[in-house]
Amino acid sequence: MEPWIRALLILLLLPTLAEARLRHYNFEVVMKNYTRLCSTKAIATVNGKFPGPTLHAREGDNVVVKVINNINYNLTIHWHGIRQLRTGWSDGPAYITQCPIIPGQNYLYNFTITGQRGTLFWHAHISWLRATLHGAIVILPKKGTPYPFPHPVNQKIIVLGEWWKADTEAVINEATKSGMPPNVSDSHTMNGHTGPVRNCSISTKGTYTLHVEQNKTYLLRIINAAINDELFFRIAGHKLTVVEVDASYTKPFITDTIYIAPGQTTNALLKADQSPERKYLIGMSSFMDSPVAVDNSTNYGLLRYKPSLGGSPFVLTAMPSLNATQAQRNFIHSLRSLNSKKYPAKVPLSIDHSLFFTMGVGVNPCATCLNGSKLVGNINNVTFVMPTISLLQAHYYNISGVFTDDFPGKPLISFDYTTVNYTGSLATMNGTKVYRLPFNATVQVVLQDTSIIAPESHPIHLHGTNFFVVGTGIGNYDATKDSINFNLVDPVERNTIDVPTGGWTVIRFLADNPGVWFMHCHLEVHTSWGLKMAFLIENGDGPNESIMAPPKDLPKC
Ligand SMILES: *[C@@H]1O[C@H](CO)[C@@H](O)[C@H](O)[C@H]1NC(C)=O
Ligand SMILES: *[C@@H]1O[C@H](CO)[C@@H](O)[C@H](O)[C@H]1NC(C)=O
Ligand SMILES: *[C@@H]1O[C@H](CO)[C@@H](O)[C@H](O)[C@H]1NC(C)=O
Ligand SMILES: *[C@@H]1O[C@H](CO)[C@@H](O)[C@H](O)[C@H]1NC(C)=O
Ligand SMILES: *[C@@H]1O[C@H](CO)[C@@H](O)[C@H](O)[C@H]1NC(C)=O
Ligand SMILES: *[C@@H]1O[C@H](CO)[C@@H](O)[C@H](O)[C@H]1NC(C)=O
Ligand SMILES: *[C@@H]1O[C@H](CO)[C@@H](O)[C@H](O)[C@H]1NC(C)=O
Ligand SMILES: *[C@@H]1O[C@H](CO)[C@@H](O)[C@H](O)[C@H]1NC(C)=O
Ligand SMILES: *[C@@H]1O[C@H](CO)[C@@H](O)[C@H](O)[C@H]1NC(C)=O
Ligand SMILES: *[C@@H]1O[C@H](CO)[C@@H](O)[C@H](O)[C@H]1NC(C)=O
Ligand SMILES: *[C@@H]1O[C@H](CO)[C@@H](O)[C@H](O)[C@H]1NC(C)=O
Ligand SMILES: *[C@@H]1O[C@H](CO)[C@@H](O)[C@H](O)[C@H]1NC(C)=O
Ligand SMILES: [Cu+2]
Repeated sequence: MEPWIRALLILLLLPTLAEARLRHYNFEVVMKNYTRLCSTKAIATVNGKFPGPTLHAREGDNVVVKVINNINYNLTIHWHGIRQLRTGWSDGPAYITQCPIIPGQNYLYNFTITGQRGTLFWHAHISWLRATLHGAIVILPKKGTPYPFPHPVNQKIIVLGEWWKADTEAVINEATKSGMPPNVSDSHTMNGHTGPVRNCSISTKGTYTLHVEQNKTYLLRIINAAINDELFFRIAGHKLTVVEVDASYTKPFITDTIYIAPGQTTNALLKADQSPERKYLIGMSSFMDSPVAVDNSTNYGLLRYKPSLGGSPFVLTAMPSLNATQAQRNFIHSLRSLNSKKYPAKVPLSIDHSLFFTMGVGVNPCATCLNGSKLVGNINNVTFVMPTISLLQAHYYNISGVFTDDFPGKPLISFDYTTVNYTGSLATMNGTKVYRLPFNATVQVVLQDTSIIAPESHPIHLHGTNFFVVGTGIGNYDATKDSINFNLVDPVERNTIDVPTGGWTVIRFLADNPGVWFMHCHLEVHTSWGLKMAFLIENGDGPNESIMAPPKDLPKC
């Protein structure tokens, strides 16, 4: 072979042979005016964008993001669903793994993407700033590794969210003061679009449009970045094939309705197999099967074929009703891990720590609140009290007095959790409690909704590890009867799962990531109320089984 040909070949092959890459991003957080629903307000953005920029990487890459806080709020960013193996310092939840980046300061998030590929997202993890501070994370498989489904010609990111005309920080502050539920949003958003507004004299962003070419297949990367709304998503006249959730491959299944909770991501193939002479509505609307106020508006986008034909008629779609429990359950029950040779479902089969967590809402006295009381969230009747320095720092540096490790592994009193006739006290306990796990312990957690105040669906998110969803049902969990029906073969693997309204969900995970990992409801209203706790996973004895040393620029409290 001619030397120059060999040199050329090596050059061409280099990218394929190259190991992990370094991906460097600058996220400058700044206020910017945006006009939606015919009114203008300044919102917190990354680099002036809403939704924020997409972070692209490949499995195995080292990602380094310099976050520059140029707004007047304390800030942290969470890389939602990224496992952060031994790099808890880069996870992001304020006062759990780091102190906030105060105005004028920077922090370098530095993590490696290990064993994950698919769609995730990043978002602010302090107060309600994530309302506008969020964006997609797209992780491609390693070079030369194909998708386990037909290769799509193109991908489209669809970020679903909520828009308030008011300042969202004012919304949560008002609710915290009054002890009452916060105002609901004024509209849903699809990639930042709220839909057209009639008679608005100022320029406002209209309808989101998805352009496709006939007979081509697209990979939709759908993200629910909403603050409080669990959502249904549909495209008129088209079926969707779900292939991945929360950056874990699933057995493909065909559906006309996607159910997606805040914190969840879903990849689905869309085949543009309909007539190009029509345009098709894309709908998003809330799911809420409990008497709780929610943004009940429907936002529509448009699917249009290229070349587009003028005057083409609309194909409409009716969204599931607000309380369409069956549509939600059908979707959740259809999800299965791909569980192939290359991507096996490593479900823990024997359990070291068997836990039972109830979750719900209660009422505590509050002298300064509107009715002398306030709504609080809780897990096992403990309302989480935020510390003033991060739990991870307290753990790493052995600082006492920040947290206790006596989080109850089961409710202190057992009762009929889903009865509508609960007559006990509505009060909760307060505490900054963690549940301590030895390195590599296998854990099962029964997540049980309670009907105290009202039964409600809670999308529970765990940081630092994925879990397998081995079972779910309505009513009180019955260990004897319900464990028989567990799926220990190909249960879906994810980072966020719903505890159904008046029901239960059982998850299992391996505690192989040392650190302090937040677990909370991803409805921000419930997190704000204290429906949260943390697992402390101890270091192992092996060489790569300890938390890394904290970075030098870790923000101080
Ligand atoms: C938003 O617009 C208002 C009114 O024009 C202006 O006073 C304000 O400085 C703008 N804010 C930002 C962040 O650009
Ligand atoms: C990121 O962390 C790794 C592992 O600790 C370290 O080797 C690397 O230098 C860090 N990168 C930057 C830009 O600080
Ligand atoms: C919440 O809604 C109430 C009733 O519509 C309104 O009076 C109040 O100003 C709203 N709060 C905020 C922060 O927008
Ligand atoms: C829009 O404005 C026109 C003319 O001012 C008025 O007739 C119509 O009722 C308005 N429509 C809405 C939805 O406000
Ligand atoms: C798409 O496929 C249909 C059915 O096979 C065919 O009639 C049509 O011409 C194709 N469209 C394009 C743009 O290739
Ligand atoms: C939507 O909610 C509003 C109150 O926020 C209520 O007035 C309206 O009736 C609701 N609409 C539907 C269809 O439930
Ligand atoms: C859902 O809501 C509708 C309208 O509010 C009501 O008529 C219906 O009974 C509800 N369905 C269920 C299953 O609760
Ligand atoms: C709740 O109380 C009502 C009225 O006292 C009664 O009819 C109903 O059977 C009770 N339900 C349960 C689940 O105990
Ligand atoms: C929760 O704790 C409070 C305060 O100790 C107590 O009054 C209440 O009965 C407990 N509730 C439950 C359901 O355990
Ligand atoms: C929990 O804190 C609230 C104030 O936020 C207080 O009113 C309540 O008495 C506390 N509960 C217990 C059991 O200490
Ligand atoms: C951790 O657990 C996994 C699965 O149970 C096992 O394969 C591995 O050897 C364990 N590692 C250590 C260090 O105990
Ligand atoms: C911002 O964070 C700093 C450091 O933790 C803290 O001292 C300060 O009180 C925070 N400010 C607000 C408004 O929460
Ligand atoms: Cu919740």
